[in-house]
Amino acid sequence: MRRAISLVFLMAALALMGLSLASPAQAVDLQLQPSTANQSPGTITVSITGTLLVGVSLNNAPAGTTFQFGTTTGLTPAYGYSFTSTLTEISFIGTQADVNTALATMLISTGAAQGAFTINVTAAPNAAGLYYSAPGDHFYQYTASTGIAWIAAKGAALTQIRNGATGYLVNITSAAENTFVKQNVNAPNIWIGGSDFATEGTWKWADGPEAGTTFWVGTASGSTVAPYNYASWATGEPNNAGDEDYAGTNWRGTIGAWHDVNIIGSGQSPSGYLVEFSPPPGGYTGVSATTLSAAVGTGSGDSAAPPPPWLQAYGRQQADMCRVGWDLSWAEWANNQTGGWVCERTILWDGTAWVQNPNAVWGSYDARLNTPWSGD
Ligand SMILES: [Ca+2]
Ligand SMILES: [Ca+2]
Repeated sequence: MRRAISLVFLMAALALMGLSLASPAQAVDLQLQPSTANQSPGTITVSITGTLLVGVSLNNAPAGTTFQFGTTTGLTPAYGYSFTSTLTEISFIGTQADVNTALATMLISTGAAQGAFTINVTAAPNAAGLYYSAPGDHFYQYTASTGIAWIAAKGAALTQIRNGATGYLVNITSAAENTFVKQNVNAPNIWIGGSDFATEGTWKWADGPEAGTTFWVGTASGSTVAPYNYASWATGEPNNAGDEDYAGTNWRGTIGAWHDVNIIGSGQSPSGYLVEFSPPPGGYTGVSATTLSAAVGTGSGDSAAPPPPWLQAYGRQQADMCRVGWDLSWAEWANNQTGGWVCERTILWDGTAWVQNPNAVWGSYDARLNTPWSGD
């Protein structure tokens, strides 16, 4: 989101100023202090109307980084989720107004661990049986269809279109995805996209991005295959008992466990099938998606450099210390008006002095106190 600006220039400037970069320099939208509770990510809003299915997630966040909402009025957590004060991801349903009210009260707490991550907020029109995995950015649609055969479910999945993406019978390629399906779709005997009908004992995903990819070779004593190296067979499965070439999950009462069965379920009535949607090349359509890059860190260190005169004119004092953050497009000075810090997101080192970035909108923000400073 942020422009990469004059990185080499600033690196050279920092070297001249006696600074070293403790962390990899990278542009971030949001700088968070470590071991600090309840920091605001700023205002994130969803832009579509109606009743929405929303996913909020911190992806690859440092340990101990969590979020909560100050208010969740009118929102219903999706099946398998609940609103707590230590979330790393959640999916919920609500109107645009209630969703945006909650997002305005979003607060992030950090632990001692530092590092970069992303904050994702995605909202799509809600529908019965629709699920959204925020970390994976995949939608899932459960369709009830008692007794449907695997091949019919496979064909029906390919006719479903959701948010501009064409569906396919779900391919479960990681423990995290299996856990998502297990926790979110609790109907029994659900068809998934695996089969070995082409070559006995060679299990492949049928359709979607993983179409034709082998994930398992052999019977119950067999093994997973790269690149996914993942399967979740029930104990003793697959066993090809009586020639079974199609995979289902939540089979025979064990949630999250897969069985190989015949095309009509080996005597267990299929209750339906799960369709997966992954982002099409141009991205989903009709979906509101925001991604912020963020970092927990104290920046690369303090320097003795005073704020430039034009910043002093805005209230910084000559004795204030400059801190250069992870994102070299900003620095921060102690804010002598609030006792916090002012992040100047729009300055550049021109080789001899700090100057305002002529290509950016001038502004400042007190990241620690979450209060705009009126001095600018
Ligand atoms: Ca088989
Ligand atoms: Ca079996």
